[in-house]
Amino acid sequence: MTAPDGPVTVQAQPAAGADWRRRAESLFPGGVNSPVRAYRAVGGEPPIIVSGEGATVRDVDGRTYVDYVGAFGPLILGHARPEVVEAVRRETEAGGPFGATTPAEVELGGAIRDAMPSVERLRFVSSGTEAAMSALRVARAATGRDLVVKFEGGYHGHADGLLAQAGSGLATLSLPASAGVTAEAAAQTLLARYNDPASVRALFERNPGRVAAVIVEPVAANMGVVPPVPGFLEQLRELTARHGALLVFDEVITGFRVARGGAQARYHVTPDLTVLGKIIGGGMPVGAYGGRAGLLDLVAPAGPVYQAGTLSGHPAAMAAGLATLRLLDATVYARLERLGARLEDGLRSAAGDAGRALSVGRVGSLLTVFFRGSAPRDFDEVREADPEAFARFHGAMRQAGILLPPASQEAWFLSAAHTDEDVERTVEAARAAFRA
Ligand code: KE4
Repeated sequence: MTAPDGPVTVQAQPAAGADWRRRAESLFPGGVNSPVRAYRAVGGEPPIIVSGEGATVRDVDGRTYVDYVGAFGPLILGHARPEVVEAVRRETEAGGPFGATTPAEVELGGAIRDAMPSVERLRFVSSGTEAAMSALRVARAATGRDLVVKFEGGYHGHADGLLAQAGSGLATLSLPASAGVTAEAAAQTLLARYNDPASVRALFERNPGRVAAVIVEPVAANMGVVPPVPGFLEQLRELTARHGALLVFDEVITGFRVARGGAQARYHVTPDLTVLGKIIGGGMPVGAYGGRAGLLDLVAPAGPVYQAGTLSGHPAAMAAGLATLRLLDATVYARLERLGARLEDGLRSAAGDAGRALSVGRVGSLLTVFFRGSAPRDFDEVREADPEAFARFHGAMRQAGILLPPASQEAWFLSAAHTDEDVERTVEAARAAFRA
């Protein structure tokens, strides 16, 4: 380029991210394909991510971050794990999908059953939402009952009946938690309090013979990470058995995350039905529901419960999931546990040194910080945390090159690709953020 002969007003290149966001906003509601990605809870411009490797992601403006979003859970091995990339390439080059049974789905189904013996039979679908709604359809068919109990702060995907919020009192009907959900759909879902078996017992006593299932995240992770208090899951198991209802563990997040056998292995409580997603697809679109053979054989074409899906059992998703599960051995879980503990301790001491009220909810590589003094045990206590403090914290960490999930009630996800240096850098960034 020849040297300019006068002052040059360089037209500042609009950051490429701004261009992509403008185009996205003209195409998608809120400019995103899932609400949390719009960063409304934390402010700031949502990043446009173009690549990731291991524990690092890069945005379109060239900034890199240590990533604790991990696509909200699937990437327990980190971004672009070679064995997973190769599995997707192989199945895609083989010409899939076919709309027919493939060896890949048979192998992944077997690997899931080996890890979770309660899943005697299962059905693959393409999202956790589909899996949860189908599991509840099976529960209603199996029991001939209409009502479902979920927990305030629990999230099981966006099927109508699961978008219900508690009415004014325990006695009143649940209300729709979203526009477009009918009062009738919401009324069939009853709301209990997480970690409070008495609230579940009261619903059973108030609705004798009408509850088909209790669905629970065995480790709550959609109100932030709130572990089950000792005995909570066992009491759900006992209450549902006593009242002829099914116990459904939504292990979309916890499955293969908190242990190879999921929360049901970690806490030794066996549900009737299990809902899976995320990790079992290795980052590709996936969901699954499974349980006792007698229950799953109610599903078409074996039985009267209809459920179907064009891309169910997509061979690339199956192979990506299988490649992932094959790499999840005891050493990986030990490493995730160690890194999780180190991150928790570092965050807690950084906040303590700065006199910040902060608690951490953690199970293994799944954790959340709460800007409140003690770790919450249910959704009411979660809501006492300071969302503005989290928003400021999120922004400061982002500035420091640490990408946290953009909402205080989301879980952070460590991967096997995170290193001690990543954790150390995260704690140092938090230390500076708490001081600011
Ligand atoms: P999907 O339909 O999003 O695949 O799965 C729904 C679902 C079901 N059950 C549990 C316990 C879940 O956490 C989810 C989805 N999790 C959210 C993260 N909190 C997905 C992120 C998003 O909605 O963009």
